[in-house]
Amino acid sequence: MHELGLQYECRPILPRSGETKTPEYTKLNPRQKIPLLQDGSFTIGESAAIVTYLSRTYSKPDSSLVPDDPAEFARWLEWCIFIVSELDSTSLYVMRRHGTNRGLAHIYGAAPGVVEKAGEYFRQQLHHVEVSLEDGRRYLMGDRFTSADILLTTCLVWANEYGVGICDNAMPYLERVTSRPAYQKSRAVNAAEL
Ligand SMILES: N[C@@H](CCC(=O)N[C@@H](CS)C(=O)NCC(=O)O)C(=O)O
Repeated sequence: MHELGLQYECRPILPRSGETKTPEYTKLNPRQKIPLLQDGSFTIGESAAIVTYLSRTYSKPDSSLVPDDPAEFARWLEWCIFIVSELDSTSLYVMRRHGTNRGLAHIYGAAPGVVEKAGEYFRQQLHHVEVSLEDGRRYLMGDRFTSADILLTTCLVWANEYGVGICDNAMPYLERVTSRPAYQKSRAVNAAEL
C-alpha cells in the first residue's frame, strides 16, 4: 500500500489470540486467518493474493507493480509462485511452525529434524535467486521493481532473522529494497502497531 501510495485503515486482529475465530471475523474470512483486506465491499485473504490484487488494481501506468507484457507477466507470476510455495510455505513457514527459535513449536509441535531440513531446502531453493541476481539486475524483473520483490524481501528478511543465511548477492538486493521509502514507512507502521 505504501508502494502504491494508498490510504488505508489498519484493524489490528492478532494471531493466536482467538480474534480470528470470533463469529464476526469468521463472517469476513471463513478461513479464520489474517491478513485480510477489505476494499469497499470486496474482501480478500492470502497475503500474496492481497499484494497482487492491490498491485493489479492500483498500479499507475508509469510505476506498475505487475508487468503487462504476456511473457513478462508469466515470468513475474513464476517468481511469485516460486517465492510463496518454495521459499515461504515449504521452507520458512515450516521452520516457523515447528521451530523453537522464534517459532511456534509450543503450539504446532517441535520437530527439530524437520526444521533443519526445511532450512537446507530453503538455501537450496534460494540458489535460483542467486543465479538470477548474478547478471547484476536491480530487481527480480530487471530494472523494474514489482510486487514479486515485495514477496521475496519478506522471505529474505525472515531468513536473516531466523539465522538461515542468504546468498551473498541477495544482500545488496535486500539493501536496495529495504532502503525504499515505502518499505521504511511500512516497517515503522508495523512496529508501531505491534
Ligand atoms: N497463507 C496465508 C497464511 C496466513 C496465516 O497462516 N496466518 C496466521 C497468522 S501468521 C493466522 O491467521 N492464524 C490464525 C490464528 O492465529 O488465529 C497467507 O499468506 O496469508
